[in-house]
Amino acid sequence: MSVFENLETLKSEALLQINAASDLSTLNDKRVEYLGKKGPITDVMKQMKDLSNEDKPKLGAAVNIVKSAIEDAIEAKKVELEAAEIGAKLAKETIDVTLPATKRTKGSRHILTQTREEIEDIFIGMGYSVENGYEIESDNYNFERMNLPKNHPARDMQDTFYITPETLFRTHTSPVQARVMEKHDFTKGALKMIAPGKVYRRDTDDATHSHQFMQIEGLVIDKGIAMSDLKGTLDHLIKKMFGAEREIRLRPSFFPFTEPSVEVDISCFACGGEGCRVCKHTGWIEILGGGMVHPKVLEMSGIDPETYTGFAFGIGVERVAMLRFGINDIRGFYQNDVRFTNQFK
Ligand code: 2NL
Repeated sequence: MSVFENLETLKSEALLQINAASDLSTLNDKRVEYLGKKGPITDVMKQMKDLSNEDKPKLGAAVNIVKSAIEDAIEAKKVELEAAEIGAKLAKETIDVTLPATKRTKGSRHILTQTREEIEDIFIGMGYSVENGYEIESDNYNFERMNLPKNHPARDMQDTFYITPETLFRTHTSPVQARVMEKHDFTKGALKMIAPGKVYRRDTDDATHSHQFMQIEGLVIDKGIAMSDLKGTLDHLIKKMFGAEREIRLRPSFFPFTEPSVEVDISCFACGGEGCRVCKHTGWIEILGGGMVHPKVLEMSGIDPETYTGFAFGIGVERVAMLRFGINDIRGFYQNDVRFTNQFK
């Protein structure tokens, strides 16, 4: 066989193999195999010396043609394989837009916030304003103005977190009311307000006590405000919060800032008043405290008790939520355990 025939065989074999390459790495192997220094074309060139002077340039030209043919075939196959590879990659990375999305959980307001806002809405509906004040207060606004002078025994159950002898964490939201009372202009109408917020007391935390809790105090002052106004207001609040069938009962009590003072019970929502475990077989559940604003409290805030009277009350927001939802440990409100908070979405 002549060297020219060998060259032709080599070319057709190379083209066959190149076309058969199934991936880019095999194709590259073929390029090295046929065009590399140790490849068959180099072998063919080595046979040049045995040819006649006439045939030598012919072989050179033939070799160049075969080389170009192989190079062209490799290039064409390379383009083809690259396109196939991209196609395969795209197919693999296809996104199925019909798959269900990962669910994002929605947050919600804390049950204490929900309860506070619900109570606020009831009072806003009766024309009250919602007032805010300071959590760090003076002894004067927190105690003195509420008829709790220094060394008064009723301070004991509230004695609290003092920052200085005259500065403390408020023990109730009453200082907010004192600040509103001293500024109120009665020529513009009655004073009707609620003061919601965090308060602090020297309590040891247990299932029903917390050194920090949330209180809402209410205050109405005008000419001719009477105990019946307090009773009607609280009756409305209780029916809105616990159901239209609920009744309230007022028992005499004592607070230094109200006179007379009352403790307010609601008829048991669990048994309807028959007596059960929830109401400790009394038919009634204690829910809040209130009374007629003490004349001294009015006077200390610049209001003439001969002209104006008022009622006030205080309600614990945790207690309301605990009763409504059967929560038996107050500490659950503050631990931010999602197993607790998620129950109130
Ligand atoms: C309680 C009971 C009460 C008041 C709060 C009050 C406020 C002013 C004047 C008179 Cl400005 N009284 N507030 C009165 C009676 C009871 O709270 O501690 N419930 C959780």
